[in-house]
Amino acid sequence: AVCAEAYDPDDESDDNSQPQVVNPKTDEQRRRLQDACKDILLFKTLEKEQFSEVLDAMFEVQVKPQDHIIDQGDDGDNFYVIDKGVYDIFVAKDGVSVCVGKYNNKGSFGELALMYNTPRAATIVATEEGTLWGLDRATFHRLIVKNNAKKRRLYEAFIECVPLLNCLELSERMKIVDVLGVRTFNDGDRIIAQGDRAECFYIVETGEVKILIKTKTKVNQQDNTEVEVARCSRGQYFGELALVNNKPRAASVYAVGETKCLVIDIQAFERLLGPCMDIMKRNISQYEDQLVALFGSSDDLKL
Ligand code: 1OR
Ligand code: 1OR
Repeated sequence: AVCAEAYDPDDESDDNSQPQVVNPKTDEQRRRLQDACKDILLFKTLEKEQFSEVLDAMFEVQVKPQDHIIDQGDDGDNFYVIDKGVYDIFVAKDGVSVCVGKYNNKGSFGELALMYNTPRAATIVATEEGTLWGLDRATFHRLIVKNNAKKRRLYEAFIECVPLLNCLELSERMKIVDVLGVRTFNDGDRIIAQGDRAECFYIVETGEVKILIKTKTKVNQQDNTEVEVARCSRGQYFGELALVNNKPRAASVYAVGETKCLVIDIQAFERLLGPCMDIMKRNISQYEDQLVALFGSSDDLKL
């Protein structure tokens, strides 16, 4: 059979010549590595085989308090996944270094310089002893950057019709595609638990989610009764409230039937969704009105 695949300039399939990097690991290291990588969004859209090549290539890095893992302005060498430890994020503003966030024992960083061939955009400093998994630039390019061309093809059309993201430039929307992960849920799965610390933002791609609230302020209602307050379907978003307000999750969110969501982490949310903030804040003020209408108070949702 003749395979007539369309020509794609992003797809440089000819760099298969690059050697595969393998850093041998003990069983114990492999277990920790698997655990650290299971929720890394950039790995979520890889094929099984590519993912296992990524794991093979990763190497363990021990860090001490005050170690600078990355310095803003440097060239990119590695991408890092956190095994353990707390890491502060500093960004220089007018020559002054400001702490703009932190990673707490999970997550990953250092993808931007490798993806876009730019200087490091932030400084990352360990605040305590910790362990990281590094992935070298060449392997990151061969597997992750290559996979991004496929992601753009898969998600460009969908992202174009997410109303919230209309306020962004096309290039900004594509940067969201570059860092997003995909998660699928079965009917009834809890995606967000009220009261939890927030790490991600979600957009429904297929299926539906329902949003339930337990109120603490309604006296004649048992504390453990959840009330459905809203649903979201294709193109709609949820999980922004806790990120915008820097508060625990205000509601629980469950999948209704099989559901697929696009997911971005809090750092990417803050970095890329600034221009959409007004729209999100306007919608949040409507939650408050609804809460008063439903429960007679908005104390659960102090904005
Ligand atoms: P990198 O390769 O540029 C620094 O090296 C890494 O810090 C970067 O990749 C990201 O993985 C991570 N702006 C830019 N980079 C950030 C940010 C960030 N946060 C984490 N990184 N902002 C802070 C968002 C909480 C925006 C600041 C204006
Ligand atoms: P989050 O990060 O707090 C739960 O995690 C998410 O549910 C929340 O962000 C919103 O994205 C979403 N009140 C609170 N959260 C809501 C509401 C809501 N609707 C959706 N979410 N209300 C419903 C308004 C129609 C007000 C409660 C009656």
